[in-house]
Amino acid sequence: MSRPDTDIMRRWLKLYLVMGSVNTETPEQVLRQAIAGGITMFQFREKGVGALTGTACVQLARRLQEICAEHGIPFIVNDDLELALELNADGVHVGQDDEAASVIRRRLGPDKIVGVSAHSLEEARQAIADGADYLGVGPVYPTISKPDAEAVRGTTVIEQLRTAGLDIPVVGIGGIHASNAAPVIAAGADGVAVISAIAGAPDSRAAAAELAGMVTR
Ligand code: 3NM
Repeated sequence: MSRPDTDIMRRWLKLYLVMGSVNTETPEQVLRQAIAGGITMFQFREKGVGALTGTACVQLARRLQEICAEHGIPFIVNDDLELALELNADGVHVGQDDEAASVIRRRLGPDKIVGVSAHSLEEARQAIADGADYLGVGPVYPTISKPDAEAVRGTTVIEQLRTAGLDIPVVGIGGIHASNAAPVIAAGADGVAVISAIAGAPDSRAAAAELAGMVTR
């Protein structure tokens, strides 16, 4: 899958599942269910207490990448350029404390997706200058999945960057569930990125389907 045009990027961002082995005991099963429920993009994020490293991490990434490939779902790697290159992933997502987006863009080349977490208008502008294809903006709501998350922003930053005329594809992240997704889209986001709403749900397929219903417009 190569880097898409902006309209396709927006469609892929509608329901973006972010997950690693720390978020569920059954990542393959959750990913399959989430795809059946309607997720549109996937990020392998192997971070946090007990995260896999080395061969075990690569093996899980490969298995999840295969599931994505079977279903035409873009596979993005969080904050691990070498892993993304090794797997020929569709792209890399970086936060503000990770490798600079400009470096990621240079190393990945023009045909891969680069996503950047931005928490302010300034960070958004810098990410765009660095070659980002999309922004993850958050945390919109309180999150249980990222202990070092920044202060909750609500939908303010999403609104600010749309008001400023930035039309880069944007996904809201942080504490988003079906019941609170609508304001994120109303604020100007193209979609929502979630961990616990799908990976922590008793029925990941139903949770994804319910969320998909909230973000399709
Ligand atoms: N990044 P959940 S919030 C990975 O604000 C991540 O940049 C965030 O998990 C940011 O959907 C977050 O369970 C955690 O709240 C999202």
